[in-house]
Amino acid sequence: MRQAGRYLPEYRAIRAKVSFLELCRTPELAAEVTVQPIDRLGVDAAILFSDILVVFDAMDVAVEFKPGPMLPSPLRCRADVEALRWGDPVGELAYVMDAIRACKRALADRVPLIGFCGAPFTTCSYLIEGGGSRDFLEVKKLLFTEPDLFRSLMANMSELLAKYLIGQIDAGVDAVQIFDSWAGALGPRDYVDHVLPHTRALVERVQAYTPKDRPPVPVILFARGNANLLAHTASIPADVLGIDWSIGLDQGIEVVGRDRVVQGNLDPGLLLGPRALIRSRVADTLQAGAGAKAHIFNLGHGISRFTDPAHAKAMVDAVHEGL
Ligand code: 1CP
Repeated sequence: MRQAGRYLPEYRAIRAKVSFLELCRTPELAAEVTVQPIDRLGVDAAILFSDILVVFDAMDVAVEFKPGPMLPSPLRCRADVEALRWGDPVGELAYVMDAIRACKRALADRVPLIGFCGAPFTTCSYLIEGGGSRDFLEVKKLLFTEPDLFRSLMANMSELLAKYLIGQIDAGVDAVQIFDSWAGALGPRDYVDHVLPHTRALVERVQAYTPKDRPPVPVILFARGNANLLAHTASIPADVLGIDWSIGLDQGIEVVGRDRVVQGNLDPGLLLGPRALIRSRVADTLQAGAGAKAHIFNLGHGISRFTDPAHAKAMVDAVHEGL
C-alpha cells in the first residue's frame, strides 16, 4: 500500500535527485527505497518499489508521472487497440527483474519481498483513459460499444501480466499482489461479465506456475471499491484476499467466508489522526481479523503522502504488541 514513498523524508531526498521513472529503472536505487520502510517502520514484508504502469514499457506505450500517471496517447478506437504491440515483459522490463534481485540481496532474508502488477481492468483503464479518472466514461464507452474488442484487449493484458508476474517470481519475489484499484468503477453485473474472467485467468495462471526449487508463491488479490463486489471477487481462488477500508473487516470476512486468508484494512486516513485513536483502531482490526482463517494486517489502501512516519510506526508497533 505504497509503504515506500513521498511521506518518507529519506524517499524525498532520493527523489530530489532523480525522476520517479529513473528511480524505478535504476535497480540499486529502487532496492534502497524498497528497504527504507523496513528499517524505519519495522514492517514484516517489503513491497518492490515500482509502479503498475511500467509494464507499458513492454508495449511501447509512453507514460509520464506528474506525479500521477499521464499517457500522451490513450486508446480511443479499434485501430488504436489493434496497433498495440504485446512484447516480452521479462526481457523488456529487465530493470524490474534486476531490482528484485537487488532487493533480495539488500533484505538478506530479513523479511519476504512482494512483487506486484495491476489487474487487467485497472491496467487497461489507464490505457484507455490516459490517466486516473472520476467516471471512467472512455472505458465504459469502449466496453459497451465494442465488447468483443474490449474482451480481446483484456485477454491479451491478462496474458502479458501473467508473464510479467512469473518473471518476477523467477527473479525471486516471495509473493505477488494484484491491484485492481479501479474495479469499483463498474457495477456488479459488468464487473462479473467483463472483468472477473480475466482477473481469474491471471490469478490461476500464476498459481499454476511452480518456480525452480520452491513451491508456488502465494497470490494476493486486492480489488478496491469492493464492498459490493467482494462476494464476486472472492469467487476467485486467490491465496489472500485484500479488503479495502470501505467495509468493516468483520463484515468483509463474513462475505468472503471464514475459511479465507484476508489482508487489510485500516483506513489510511486514520494515520492523520492521533496515536491513541490509531492504536485503538489497530486493536479493533486485529480483533475482527481473528474471525478469518488467517489475517495479514495492512492498510485498506495506499498511505497518504501527508502521513507522519511516526504515526505509521505507531501503527506497526501496535500490531506487533498484538493489542
Ligand atoms: O513522485 C513520485 O514519487 C510518484 C508517486 C508514486 C509512487 C511513490 C507513484 C505514481 N507510484 C508510486 C509507487 C507505487 N505505486 C508502488 C510502490 C510500492 C509500495 O511501496 O507500495 C505501488 C505498489 C504502486 C501501485 C500503483 N500505482 C497502483 C495500485 C495501488 C493503488 O494505490 O491503488 C496504482 C493505481 C498506481 C498508479 C499511480 N502511480 C503513481 C500514482 C500517484 C498512482 C495512483 C493515482 C493516479 O492514478 O493518479
